[in-house]
Amino acid sequence: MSDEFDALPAELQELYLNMQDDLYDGLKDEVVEGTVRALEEFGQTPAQILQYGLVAGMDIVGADFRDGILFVPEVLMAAKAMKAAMEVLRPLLTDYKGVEKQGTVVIGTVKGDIHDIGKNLVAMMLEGAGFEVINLGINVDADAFIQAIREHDADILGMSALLTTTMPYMRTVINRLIEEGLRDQVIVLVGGAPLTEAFAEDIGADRYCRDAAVAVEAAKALMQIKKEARRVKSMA
Ligand code: B1M
Repeated sequence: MSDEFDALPAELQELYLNMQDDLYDGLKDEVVEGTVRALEEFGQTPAQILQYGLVAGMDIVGADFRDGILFVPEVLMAAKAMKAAMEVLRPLLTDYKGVEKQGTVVIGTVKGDIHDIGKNLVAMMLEGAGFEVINLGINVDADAFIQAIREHDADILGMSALLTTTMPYMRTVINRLIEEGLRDQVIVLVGGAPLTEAFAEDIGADRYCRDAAVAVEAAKALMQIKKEARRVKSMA
């Protein structure tokens, strides 16, 4: 792994490597136990646990899935284990006490796509940063996105896609926003493993978010610009 990982105490490295193995084997209880130990015994932050334990483990699962070593049922078990561990981290990630409310985000995984681990992580971290998050779940079509944006007067739309076959649907949603006269009102953030900066630009999104931390940074920065534009407009 990385130099940062190598610098961790040997016992903690061992814990993380065991967590990765347990995730690979879909051992939910063990992954949860490892997460709790990393928090309580080693004082690790959720970001460290995600980076060195959970996401690192899921990367190995993804590589073996791609190479035909693992199949859907095993990957599903790993996903369940990861989701259970994320529930342990949820209260820490979503705790926004003392943080000023930043704005409202509608987020979902686009139509045809059922991957939701990364999107849920983004949703939790946005909540923790002070955003109100309306999480529409998976397989979300343009109508549902539009309806939720109107209902909640959303400032930001976040879309996730993990498949090369579903990422083009993001363009469909953005085109619908334009047709409905909503495009200028919402900041559009997109993310998911197959996406690129160039793709995001091509479909007319405001920002490509490589990971959850980048999504939070982008949401905060673009919200500041939006608030400033509103302020200037109200003064004119
Ligand atoms: Co799927 N799957 N899968 N899968 N799966 C991938 C995506 C794949 C890359 C695996 C591979 O071949 N290596 C491959 C896609 C190939 C491609 O299109 N290029 C693939 C495939 C092919 C499939 C099926 C078609 C398999 C089949 O049925 N034959 C099928 C599709 C089902 C469907 O959606 N219609 C399928 C099914 C599944 C499971 C159900 C078994 C399971 C999903 C369970 C679940 O999510 N509840 C699953 C999983 C787990 C994966 C891998 C292994 C892991 C994904 C994951 O959770 N990563 C994945 C391999 C991989 O990505 N390396 C794979 C961890 C997560 C934290 O990262 O989601 O990237 P990620 O999110 C990051 C960033 O991308 C970003 O921030 C997140 C956090 O840092 N981000 C956003 C994500 N969304 C964002 C939204 C934002 C901002 C940032 O909005 C503002």
